Amino acid sequence: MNALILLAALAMAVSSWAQTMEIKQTNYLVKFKSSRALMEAVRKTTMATKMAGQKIEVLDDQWAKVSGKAAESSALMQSQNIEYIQPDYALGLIEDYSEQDNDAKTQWMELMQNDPEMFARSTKSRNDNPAIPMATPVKIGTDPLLSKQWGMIDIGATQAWTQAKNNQTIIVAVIDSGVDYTHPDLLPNMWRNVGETGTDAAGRDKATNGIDDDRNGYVDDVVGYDFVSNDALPYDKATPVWQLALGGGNPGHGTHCAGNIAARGGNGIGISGVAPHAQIMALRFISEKGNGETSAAIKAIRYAVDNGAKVLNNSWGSIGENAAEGTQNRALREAIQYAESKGVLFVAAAGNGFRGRGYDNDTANAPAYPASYPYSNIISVAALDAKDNLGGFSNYGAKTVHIGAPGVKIFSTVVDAKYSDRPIPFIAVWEGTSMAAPHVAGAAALYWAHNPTKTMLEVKEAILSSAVKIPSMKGKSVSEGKLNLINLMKN
Ligand SMILES: [Ca+2]
Ligand SMILES: [Ca+2]
Ligand SMILES: [Ca+2]
Repeated sequence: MNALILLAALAMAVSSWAQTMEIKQTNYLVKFKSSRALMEAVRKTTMATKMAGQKIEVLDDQWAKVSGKAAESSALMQSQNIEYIQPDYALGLIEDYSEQDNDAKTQWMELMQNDPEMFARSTKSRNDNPAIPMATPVKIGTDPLLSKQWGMIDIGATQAWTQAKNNQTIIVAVIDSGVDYTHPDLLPNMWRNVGETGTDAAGRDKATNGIDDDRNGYVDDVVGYDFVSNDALPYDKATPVWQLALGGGNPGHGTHCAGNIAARGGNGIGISGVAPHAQIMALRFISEKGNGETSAAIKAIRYAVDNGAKVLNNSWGSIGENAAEGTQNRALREAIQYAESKGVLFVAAAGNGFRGRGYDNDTANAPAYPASYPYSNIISVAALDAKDNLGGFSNYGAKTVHIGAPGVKIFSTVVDAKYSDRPIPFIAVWEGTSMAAPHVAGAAALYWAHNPTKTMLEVKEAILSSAVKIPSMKGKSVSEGKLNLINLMKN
């Protein structure tokens, strides 16, 4: 195949953020006035409704998703007992790592043509859904690639680790595109659902017996859950590199985030996360195309809170809300408030601006969400480079952005058991507020494990008050500083 044919084929596959983020009008999120009203609607779902391809899915006590052809005119939407109706707004990755320049795209195709081996490697479809490996004993040794993690050194992590107890109790949910749970540097720290491990009464492995042994509503959920394909293998399905370069998608985003939160430290291989012994709960709601639905995000948030996560990492964005137009993703807001009510921290990427330029979340008509929601459990994180400059793409806000953390050219774990600071060779580096948030999520886990009696608000306050003040964050964030673990561990 020549480059031109490939490019033509790609032109159809390529879609911009705006196009992929279109609201699916066929799906609605409906809030009933009470859980009883919701149950009644489910019970009254008629054969005619089902025949019409419409269905109702319960999301929590009061919210349900109504989907299918002409769902808006469905009897399910006509109840007197409905409090609020909204679209199932699209959510997604906030970075687009694809090449934006057309000449460069052509050059890249030529490069690949001249190197058939590389072409073959990068067009092969990526792994999906490998079995979850057993947790094996972990070796002890220094992490040889730690020196490549400038951010880890910059925030004083190496010094802080000497003061922290090796405590595994804090679970951090990575609510993202999934996690490569087979990665040897992540596998030792994957959360293991105790209710789905061991053997059942019939002597079968609970992890694979097809039964919801712990009755949490999910079958065989050992390391988390996949809310895109609705199975218990939340693997980080990545888009092949050439498609990624030319059309965008998921480069293995969740795996990169997970590494900076809690790659296993001191195991003699690879890198270390900020919390070298925290547990990673993998919750996939973003597909290989780089986007997901509000309904899936809500299920992921509730799963995390209900199954023991204390910190949620949210390196993604929401669209569809505009205060001037009176539209609101109330379903998503209420899920975050649920986490707040349970004392769970919600660490969020502050957003990557518009067309590469960061903006002020305090004053923008469409500030980045969920980072800019007004809930006490949210820590909104801006991205810094190695010289303490605010990344040019990074959003900021004296009132709504809380702290800065490393987010430019960030090295971490990537899918297929690798490590990198580049999602696409020659073209893109891993950078964004998506990479900054995991440093703060890891810091929260490290501090909380060391101070288990602290409340969510105390952990947040400790992180903000221990930030080192830097000029680039002055007037641009609540703490006016960047994350510092040495100060934090003294708190
Ligand atoms: Ca279960
Ligand atoms: Ca089971
Ligand atoms: Ca390691």
